[in-house]
Amino acid sequence: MSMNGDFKAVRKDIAKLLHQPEYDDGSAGPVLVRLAWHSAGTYDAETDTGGSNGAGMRYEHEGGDPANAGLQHARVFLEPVKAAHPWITYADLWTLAGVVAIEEMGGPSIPWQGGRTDYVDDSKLPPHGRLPDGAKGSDHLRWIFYRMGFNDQEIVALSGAHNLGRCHSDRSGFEGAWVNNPTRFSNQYFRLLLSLQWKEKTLKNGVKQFVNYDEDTETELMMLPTDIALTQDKEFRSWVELYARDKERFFEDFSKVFAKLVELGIQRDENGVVTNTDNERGGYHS
Ligand code: DDH
Repeated sequence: MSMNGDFKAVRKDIAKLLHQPEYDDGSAGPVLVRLAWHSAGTYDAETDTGGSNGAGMRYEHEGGDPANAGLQHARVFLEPVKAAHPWITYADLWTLAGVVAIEEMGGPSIPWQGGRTDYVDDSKLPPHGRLPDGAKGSDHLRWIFYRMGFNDQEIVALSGAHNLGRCHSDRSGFEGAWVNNPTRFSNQYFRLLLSLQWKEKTLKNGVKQFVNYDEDTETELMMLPTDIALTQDKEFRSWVELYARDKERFFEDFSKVFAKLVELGIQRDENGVVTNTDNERGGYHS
């Protein structure tokens, strides 16, 4: 059991659980990154609702959004960490786990601060449908991400997270990984978007995605329609091209934008203390 506020001890325990030989590609990392993203990506700047504060995905209203199918795996992986550090809020744990996973998988270090609460304000529950739909195009991407307060460059940088992990037909309906080494963070996703030929394929379940089959290695990689949309829109494409040729620039921009993502809706005073938490009912705040 660690002392209140000892986030270093939590980081260590998260890093230790990433190796999961029986799960997917041998790592819990990608699904933890997705948990952090989906916990935060419900944010709506106009109404100041959604976001990582409150860890609402523990409850049916948000956890039951079809977009969140499969994320219980990530939450289960983290339960022993919560048990060992009961003072940490789920909202902090989930966002920190994403940050640690990215770092441990070879990605950039990402600024992160604690202090989120687990108090769920019922008047601020995000409705279903706030997370992106992979079957759609660039208008949808802008509609979803502008709502959170991101611009075109940030949309493309964030999408680079698809260097990690895979699609599962029993979760999203899509199937497969974007890159050959989906547990190593890099800019390979952008390079493959531009360098491979992507052909539309209809899966047995009727879902359409894009695939590339390499005859030499007999491996099939995939892209979502939303991923392909990044190459078809002029503004998005210029960022894809930059990140494909400049890995350092991608890491720098990804670090900034992921840090921004997990802070959506969190207000802090000049000392970094979160001010929009209900500390009576909420969890620990540092
Ligand atoms: Fe994603 N994502 N994502 N994604 N995502 C899926 C998996 C993963 C979209 C759809 C899907 C981001 C943006 C988008 C990760 C991180 C991020 C899956 C497959 C779908 C579908 C789920 C499954 O079947 O298990 C769409 C659409 C968008 C978009 O429109 C931009 C962003 C911004 C991130 C981020 O982290 C910043 C990760 C990691 C995964 C792999 C999960 C896993 O289990 O493996």
